[in-house]
Amino acid sequence: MSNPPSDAPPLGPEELGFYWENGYVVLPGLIPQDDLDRWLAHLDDIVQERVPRAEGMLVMKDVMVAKGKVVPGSRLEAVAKIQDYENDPVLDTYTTHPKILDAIECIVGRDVQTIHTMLINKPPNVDGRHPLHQDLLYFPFRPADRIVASWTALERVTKENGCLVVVPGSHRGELLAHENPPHIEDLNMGYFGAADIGDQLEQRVHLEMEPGDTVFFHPVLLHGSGRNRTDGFRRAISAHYTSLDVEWVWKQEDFAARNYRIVRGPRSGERWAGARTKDTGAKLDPLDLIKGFGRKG
Ligand SMILES: O=C(O)CCC(=O)C(=O)O
Repeated sequence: MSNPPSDAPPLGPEELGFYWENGYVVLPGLIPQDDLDRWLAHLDDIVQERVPRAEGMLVMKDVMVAKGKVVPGSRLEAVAKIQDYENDPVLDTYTTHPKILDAIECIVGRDVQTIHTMLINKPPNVDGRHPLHQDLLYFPFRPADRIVASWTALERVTKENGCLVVVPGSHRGELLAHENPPHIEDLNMGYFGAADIGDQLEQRVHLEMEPGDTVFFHPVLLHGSGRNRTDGFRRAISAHYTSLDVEWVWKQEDFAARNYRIVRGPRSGERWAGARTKDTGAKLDPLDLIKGFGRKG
């Protein structure tokens, strides 16, 4: 698939058709190298503590480093991910990047809020696998079709360094129960895997991507990533978005409360103040979706 001319919507009928059919679409070369370089340099500044850490931002250590199983060769080799970077003025330029938002708008409509941000750093020498899972597990909003992720390769991502894998068409299934997969000894915190996926692991497709290539994917799509078997890093930056007509469906209104910020449309700059209080019918308890974690096991 080639890029449409710059004045055309980033997702034409062909790309949109592919998205709804398969649950994802890759736009090659969407983000210029200058932007990637700025985010990578800033990641280094954060890790080396050359810049103040933004409010609410979490720098997560890799579990093998935390357990003392791996001695990192540098500060960056100790980091698994940066979570919730939206108060960081440099990284947040990803969340509001016009090229990203133009594509998001094609998928969920004109009014867009961001609900989650992260930068995933997969260093060499650690396990770092992310088992197949569905992101809807982590989000209180419905309908799922009005939620979408963007994930941009900050460097070349390959099968060898642990690129994303997706199961095409799996977004048409249900949200499954998730668990800490028993066969992975060193799993990073919160990296749950979908339980009982049958033979879907065999149907996975590896998304090898060049720097700046961006994949947009549905929150019910089964996806994950493998081990980094190289001696370099595998880094990517990502954000999740919804339209504004979503409803809050979790029982616990404050569970994992984030800064739900409107980034596109006439209400840009405001915070989401949607249907938390409206009667949305039967509500979900997020912990019930995680086997062995909540009250149900
Ligand atoms: O970047 C990765 O390795 C996996 C990212 C992912 O699947 C996620 O965080 O939902």
